[in-house]
Amino acid sequence: MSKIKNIHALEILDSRGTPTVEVILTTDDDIRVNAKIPSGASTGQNEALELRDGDTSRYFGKGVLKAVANVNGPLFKLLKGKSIFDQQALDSLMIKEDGTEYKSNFGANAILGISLAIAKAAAVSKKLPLYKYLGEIQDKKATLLPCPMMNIINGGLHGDNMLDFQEFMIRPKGAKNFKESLRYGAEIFHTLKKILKDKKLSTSVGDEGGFAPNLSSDEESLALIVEAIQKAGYEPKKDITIALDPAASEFFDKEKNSYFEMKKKLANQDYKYRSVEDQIKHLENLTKKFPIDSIEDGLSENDWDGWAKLTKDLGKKIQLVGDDLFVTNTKFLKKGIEKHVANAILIKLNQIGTLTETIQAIDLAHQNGYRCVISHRSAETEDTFIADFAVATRAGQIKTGSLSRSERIAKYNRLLEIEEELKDKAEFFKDL
Ligand code: 2PG
Ligand code: MG
Repeated sequence: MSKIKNIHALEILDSRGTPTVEVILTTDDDIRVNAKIPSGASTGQNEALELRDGDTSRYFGKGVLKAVANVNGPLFKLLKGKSIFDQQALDSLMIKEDGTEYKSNFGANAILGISLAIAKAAAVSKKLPLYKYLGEIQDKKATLLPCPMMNIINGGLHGDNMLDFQEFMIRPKGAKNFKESLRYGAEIFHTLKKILKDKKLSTSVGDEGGFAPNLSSDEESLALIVEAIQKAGYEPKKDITIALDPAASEFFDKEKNSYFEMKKKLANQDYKYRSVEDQIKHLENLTKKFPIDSIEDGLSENDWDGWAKLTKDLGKKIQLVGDDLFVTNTKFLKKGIEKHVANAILIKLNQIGTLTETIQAIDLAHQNGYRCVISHRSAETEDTFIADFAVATRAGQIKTGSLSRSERIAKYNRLLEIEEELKDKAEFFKDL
């Protein structure tokens, strides 16, 4: 029972209107599930390959028909008739058949679609909600609701403005449960909208649903967020802290070993460089001036020495999250653990390309005292897998965008459902 009967992929669109892969999996006992794959903009250079067609006559070369054909052809042939309860074995089989380090043969978008569909089908077959099934296969109690990091101002490659930092997020660490944390976030988001309007600044939103006002500096953005927190009736630091994702790989010049003013450069304006030392000082100064207690990719994926210094200087005081740096890959996380770099890892399933490898990265992180933040991508779909996954892994934190755009809200709404279902068994992450 519950053997794979059919796997069928098709090309669909993500939230940026760019093609992505959907996988529909059916079993011999008539279970039918689907999985839809997200896509990044500020991708790490060591991420597993997202296979795109490169045929410029369609979607500017961004079609995914090759990945779709890989699912429908060789990968289906490989898995037909196999039990959906052998997640690890089936993931390993796909990895082996692909035969490359970065899944460049079949594409991580093809492989991950199948990997997630297998897990969803197994949960349905066992008549368990997805988070419970995902908890079971890891021997974990799937009861810990994550604290959301809500990205209310978008810059960098996600926003058409002059902000170099990509994400300005709020973390309602003072909330007593997930439901309340979301309410804090939404109230601050709406308050911020009013402040922007009053200042005649744009309230249109960026890729992840946060505002993308044309502010001239990252500090100005932080000051507005603090104002919004207070005006909404909350106390910065006590109720709400700020988390940043500068996505600094995007504005690091490897040759010059320096950081630069990216948006000014892109706008053909005069721009300045900042040394590694100065970039670290800049981040430290921001943490002194504003209630920031988490920084992701504050430095580039190519600046391991800088990262070691940053961790030495700030790692005891705040959370330092490696995203581009670790790419959800145990190989890079191991290097980070050895070099005492960062103290947390961002977890994105499509950076590595299978459920099993993602769980391995989380386990390695937890065994070494690193925190985990489960994350969306800047281009998403309505698939809510990561909401269940965040609860099942006991990660304690999730970042899945702002308080607008349904592809973001879908994940928050799913977490509300899970919290409701767990009733008094639901826990909420405290120690931030
Ligand atoms: C990030 C992500 C998600 P992208 O840098 O953390 O917010 O962005 O998906 O574009 O890599
Ligand atoms: Mg990031």
